[in-house]
Amino acid sequence: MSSTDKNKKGFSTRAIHACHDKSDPYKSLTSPIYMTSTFEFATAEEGGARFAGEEGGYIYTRLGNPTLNELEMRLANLEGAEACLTVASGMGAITSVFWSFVEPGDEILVDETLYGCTFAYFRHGLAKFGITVRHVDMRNPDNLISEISSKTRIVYFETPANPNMRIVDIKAIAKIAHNVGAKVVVDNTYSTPYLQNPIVLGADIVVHSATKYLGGHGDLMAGVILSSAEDMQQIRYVGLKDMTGAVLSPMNAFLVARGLKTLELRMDRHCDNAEKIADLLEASKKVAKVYFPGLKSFEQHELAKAQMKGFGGMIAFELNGGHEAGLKFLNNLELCKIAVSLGDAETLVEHPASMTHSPYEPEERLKYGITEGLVRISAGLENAVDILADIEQALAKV
Ligand code: 7XF
Repeated sequence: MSSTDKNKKGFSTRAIHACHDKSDPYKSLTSPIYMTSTFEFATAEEGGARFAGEEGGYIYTRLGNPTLNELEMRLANLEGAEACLTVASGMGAITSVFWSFVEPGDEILVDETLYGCTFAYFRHGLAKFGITVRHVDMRNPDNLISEISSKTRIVYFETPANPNMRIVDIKAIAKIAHNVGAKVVVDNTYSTPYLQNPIVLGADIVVHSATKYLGGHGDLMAGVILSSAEDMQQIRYVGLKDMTGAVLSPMNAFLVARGLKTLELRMDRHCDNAEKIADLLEASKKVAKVYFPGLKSFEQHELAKAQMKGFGGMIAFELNGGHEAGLKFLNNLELCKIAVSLGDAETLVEHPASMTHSPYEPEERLKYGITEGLVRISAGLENAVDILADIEQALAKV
């Protein structure tokens, strides 16, 4: 199967079988893990030819590895992208993309609500090297029209955004960005390729933290980049090879490939559990506001419905008692874990203002809708009745 025959088979079928490397002489059902840093050349001339790009074949795992390659082909198939690169973490994916395409004097436009370390990379990383970073509320594409210019190299956003679930219209933003020749980069971590395909909707590059749903079991760190074959040349051989060196371990590539086999099953369960949690929270007198794209009361419900196949497993909410009530809620949970990260089998609950989004200044959090009392839930795979009972008893103690 090539990585472009996206619509030929169902999602799970492709997540299990697409681009299976048939070269193993023993016909092992699961592909072998090529746990090696380097590859032997038959002759000195062969080594030289590979380095010169005159001959195919593996050289060194930072430049490519069969275990990583098989996973990359499969992920490209699932996202509907020409090319894929797997890296050591979600931050490795984001930084490898930006270091590949920006130069001092360039400008990038990024959404207001971003994962905290992504925000920190823009603010303290890129800005230090002469790149202007400006925040735009991308919920309304008109805001981008008034900010974008020929200096804009990249437009970047998450949808749904971590942690407050803001949705961005991928098609509308891509049209505006492409008018000035800017690239559109979307962090698709919350949705996974099962629920949303930004490249199919017009984005140029997609990044994932595969630490989350793609791995799915809270036992690895990994990142994914998807783009055109042309952009990937630059990202692989400049961004990854020379700038970040954020190479994925073949062992972790194997674990991500194992996670992918159950991605559709798991996402369906995450989505169902999240919907039930959101309904429970919305009905509670203790809760001031729930942010979940599947709720009819959610401001951007219609856009989410049009753009996503399902509403995902993430929920954010505010208690009437604000910050203090939020911490009390967390401390009274028994089954659900107080932990950052998301997309695991366990239901994980965290407080963005003091944890994942602490790199923002308090005033910026307030301005961008990351309130001090916001609580974030990653719905796990447990039985819904047990999750709901735990949330209910913790709410009762607030
Ligand atoms: O480098 P990582 O694999 O941890 O991925 C970074 C990352 C990138 N994009 C999004 C949308 C993310 O949520 C993340 C990581 N977020 C975790 C969280 O929000 O809980 C990190 C825990 S501090």
